[in-house]
Amino acid sequence: MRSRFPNFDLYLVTDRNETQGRDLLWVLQRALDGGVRAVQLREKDLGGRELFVLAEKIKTICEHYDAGLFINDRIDVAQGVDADGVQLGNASIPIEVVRDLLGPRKLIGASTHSIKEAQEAERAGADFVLFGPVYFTPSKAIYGKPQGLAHLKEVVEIISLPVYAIGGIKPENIPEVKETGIRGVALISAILSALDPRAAAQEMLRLLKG
Ligand code: TZP
Repeated sequence: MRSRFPNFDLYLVTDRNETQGRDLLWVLQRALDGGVRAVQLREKDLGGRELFVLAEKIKTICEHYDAGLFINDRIDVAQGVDADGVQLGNASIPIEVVRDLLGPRKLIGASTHSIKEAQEAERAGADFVLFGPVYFTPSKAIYGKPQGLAHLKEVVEIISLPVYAIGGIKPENIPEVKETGIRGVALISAILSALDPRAAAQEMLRLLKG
């Protein structure tokens, strides 16, 4: 039986190129002020040292807000800063191996882009999955073909893990995304690029609860 459950509806993923030129830590603090309680550090172009230094700073900020911190892909960095978990993709070290490395208390999120990948992540012992991209966003073509709401709903129905929708999530599409039965949403630009990241987070949480 799984004993680890994510306790958040809104999962904020970082990309320091999406902050409209503002300092990432400043934007994150505003988002946490607005109620965000889970952050995934995802700065794929940073080397180990730089990522670790940034992760330490974000860990301190997250602790202040009692928010969870997840590190994308880098298990070593997650261990180094004692993060709450990791977010793995299909090019990451296998989930089973990461579970052995991190032990039973850390959360493992799997980023999935098809129903098959979501099922595999469940079998391998992930604690939750991100599924997407749900919507098409021109700047996000690198994340692959949009999966759409029908596929999202299928994943929610087929696997028993909590599912988070990702990719093009904006306030206006929360109602239809919620109808699929998702546990929550993961997003970058709707908060990091917002003029007022605090207000954007508050609005997103209000819509998710409503
Ligand atoms: N994985 C699938 S889509 C995506 C990732 C990391 C990007 C999500 O960014 P945004 O700005 O919330 O659409």
